Amino acid sequence: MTSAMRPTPPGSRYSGLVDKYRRRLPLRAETAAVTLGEGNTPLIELQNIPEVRAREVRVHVKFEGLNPTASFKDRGMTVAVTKAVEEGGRAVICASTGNTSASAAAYAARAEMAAFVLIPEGKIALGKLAQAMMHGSKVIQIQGNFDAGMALVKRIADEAPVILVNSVNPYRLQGQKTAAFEIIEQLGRPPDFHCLPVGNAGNITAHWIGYCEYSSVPGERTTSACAFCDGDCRLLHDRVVADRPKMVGYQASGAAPFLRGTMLEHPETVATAIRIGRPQSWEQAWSASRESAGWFDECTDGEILAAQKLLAEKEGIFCEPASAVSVAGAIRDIGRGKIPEGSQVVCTLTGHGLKDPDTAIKQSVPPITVSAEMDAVKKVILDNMN
Ligand code: AN7
Repeated sequence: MTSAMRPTPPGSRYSGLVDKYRRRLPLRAETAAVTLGEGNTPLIELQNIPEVRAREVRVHVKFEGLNPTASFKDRGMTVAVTKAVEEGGRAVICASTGNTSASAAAYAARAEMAAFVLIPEGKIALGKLAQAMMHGSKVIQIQGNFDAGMALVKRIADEAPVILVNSVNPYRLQGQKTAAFEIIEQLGRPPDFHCLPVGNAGNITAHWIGYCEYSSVPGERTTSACAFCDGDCRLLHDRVVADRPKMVGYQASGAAPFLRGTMLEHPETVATAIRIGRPQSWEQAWSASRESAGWFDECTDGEILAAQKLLAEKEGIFCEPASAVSVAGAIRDIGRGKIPEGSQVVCTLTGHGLKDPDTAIKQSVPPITVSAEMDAVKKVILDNMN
């Protein structure tokens, strides 16, 4: 065994979520993680957004855009690709609205495996396309949407020696559930409401798995160190076990099958990441919503972009449009009292704003061009001071 293949001993340095939560994951103890240091993302309290400040609520965002490939997908991908290696796989495949393909391409590169990614032609954000291409995956653009791609890759994975790494792969959800563990550790308790964007509905399903798991294993916990994970969170877990948040899923109005109560043939939204009409985790997400006494709601593209801009301008947090639907919806539900005062709210920001520079630039004030002279620059500054 070379040193590169040896599992990292837990403790000294954060080395990814597989090492930290291995005993909560369906992986063998001796399997080395295919890791890029994913997870351990910051939980940031919103402090400047007027609609939040006006109410007695605390809203934290879990900024998943700070994962290695800049989206939450890395949590599931580290586990799915580690498992693929454990099983002797040589290639992975996925359909994607962009982030899954970026993550699959990166983790496959890390594992020295081939990756094939199917994306809807012209409908993925530029940064995500650049990632899939740079990491050397075989990018296959289809003249159809994500749902068509999904149907294809499921059939291909049945017939060809390629491992499907969409979230129908159970190891993906196992990895993604760790975000719920982290939130409890960071907050010191589970939130009352967990708001997140819903596309394929894997993430809401995975978080619910995580919260349920956390609340169901009080027996093995101690108070001196964390008996739940191999990290150093040292939570007094017995205090938090009973509670689970209400799961609140927000969709874009043009791509909202959970609101319509049926699958959609032609989903459409500026938030291309969640331009999905046939969610793969349909039943599981309904269960999460029902069991947690949560709900689904929708936001228009206008509301989504406004929330993205608000987060960027007021809080210094740049997320991609699909991520902002969680904050757009939460602000509205806080305003109307559906999320009551006194609540602790967590919104997941699933991906980084740099993924989609086109949409960002389109909705921003263009740069001003002046001559390279003191007076010209000074004038702009004075004109814009207030
Ligand atoms: C930024 O990459 O489905 O409800 O193929 O990229 O778990 O699907 C992306 C989904 C939210 C929705 N936010 O999560 C893909 C893909 C961002 C996303 C979602 C996605 P799920």
